Amino acid sequence: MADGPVAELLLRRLEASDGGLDSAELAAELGMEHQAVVGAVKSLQALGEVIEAELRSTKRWELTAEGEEIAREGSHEARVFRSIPPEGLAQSELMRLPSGKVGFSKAMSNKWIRVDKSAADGPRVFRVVDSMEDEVQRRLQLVRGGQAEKLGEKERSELRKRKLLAEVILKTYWVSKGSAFSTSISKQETELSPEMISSGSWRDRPFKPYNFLAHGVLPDSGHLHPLLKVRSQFRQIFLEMGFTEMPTDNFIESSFWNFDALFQPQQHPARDQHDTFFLRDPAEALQLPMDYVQRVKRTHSQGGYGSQGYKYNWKLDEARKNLLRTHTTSASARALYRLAQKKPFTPVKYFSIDRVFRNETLDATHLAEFHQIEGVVADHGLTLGHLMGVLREFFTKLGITQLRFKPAYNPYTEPSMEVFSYHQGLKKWVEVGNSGVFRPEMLLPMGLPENVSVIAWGLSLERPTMIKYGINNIRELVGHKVNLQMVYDSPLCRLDAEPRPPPTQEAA
Ligand code: FB9
Repeated sequence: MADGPVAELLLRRLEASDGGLDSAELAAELGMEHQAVVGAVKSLQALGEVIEAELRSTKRWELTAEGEEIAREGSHEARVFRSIPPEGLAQSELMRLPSGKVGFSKAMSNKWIRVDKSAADGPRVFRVVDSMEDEVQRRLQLVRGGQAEKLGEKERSELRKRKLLAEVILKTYWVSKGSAFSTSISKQETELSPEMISSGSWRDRPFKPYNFLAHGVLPDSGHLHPLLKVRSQFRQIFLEMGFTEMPTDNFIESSFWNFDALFQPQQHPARDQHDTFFLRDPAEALQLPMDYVQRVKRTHSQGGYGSQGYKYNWKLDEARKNLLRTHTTSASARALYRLAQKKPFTPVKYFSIDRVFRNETLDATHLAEFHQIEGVVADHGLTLGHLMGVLREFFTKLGITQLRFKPAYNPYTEPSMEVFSYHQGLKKWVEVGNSGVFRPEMLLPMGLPENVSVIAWGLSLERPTMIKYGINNIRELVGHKVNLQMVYDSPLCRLDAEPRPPPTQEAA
């Protein structure tokens, strides 16, 4: 019979049963593993309406390994009692017995034995009673015999506390006849072969019903890290808005492009070891566009283009210092300088998403590196209003609609604004980025026309990813502590969809 002897036995028992049977009881009656009966139930279920099988979970008491051993050999205290001869036994010797330690205290508390501390050669243990009842063993044997219900709740919990008994949840099936029940099952075809078609035999052969709900075998495939899923979403948003990606393939940058070109003065706190990773080798950038550098030098030290500058002695050596870029705005500076060399000026929209490095104090949301997302728009007569407009369009595509702008300060933008959004899930205003209008002291030395202004904004990739995937500690997202399962199970990211609730313990 197709589905093996167990299934056949089960069907015959079902035939004989009134109303149904329990898989565990059937297994016990047939003296076989419950799993074998479960296997038969599952294969009969797959045949369609032959049987009904309702999963039930029944609690039952089982002996632990130690419980099994005591049911066989007797309780530790009983063994201690039995090991004491009428003339008593040195306590030290008794403690060396396998059940010595555990059994002694129980036998004492059962007042089966006593200790004569004043005995000549040290404490000596004597029997107090002639015989005793090994209740523990008796009760465990009752359970082993399937009569756990004969024990009272107190006795059961005492044995459970001594880890001799455990309550197990047994998942069993209550099997009953299905609408297509029969004890004889003909093998159901699972393939429609060319011969069946050519011979027409398919007409009278039973076919196993197709299970269209069956999960296909998950193809073994690579898994994108959630950060990369969110990065591609941000890329999509920028491309939809007509932005072009700036090259950012240089983690190492010169202080010139990372700071000086952005009109950030050489004594600015961000330019010291505490915030920036400087390089020992190669320590200095050799190639800098010297004519442009001279204009930057003059703007910093004397001003120009209507600015009074910073009036300090600007040093080329400081500008040559190599570092790990602290923002991708250095890439924006390079891109805007290249743009300025192309005459006549053409308006552009640039974006970048790449790693930046900051020598900051590490905490749950800050690592020494993160991914900066930056948008830059250069055109004639752009204003703060245009910046607010493009920020609204950008964040709306992120599913963020309620925005607030708070005046801020950046060395390279004036005016500058921090951007806040009201976060439904977190029920609070969250800072979602920073922005501003690049200063003329930055743009004009590059050679950009007077009436061209450039608006820009930046945010991180990690923060939105942590919020989208409900991750609270950045070390769960990035770094050696990441549990790869989180990456494998991380769902598709839809930025503009409602954020996922943080995974609850059992879901995790
Ligand atoms: O990403 C940030 N917050 C954020 C962004 C999106 C988001 O999405 C949610 C799904 C809904 C949630 C949060 N921030 C910027 C704000 C804060 O997290 C801030 O504490 C940390 N900032 C980083 C820098 O930390 C030192 C985030 C990072 C940042 C800050 C500023 C810029 C870029 C990244 C910039 C800029 C700029 C300004 C003017 C011109 C050009 C670039």
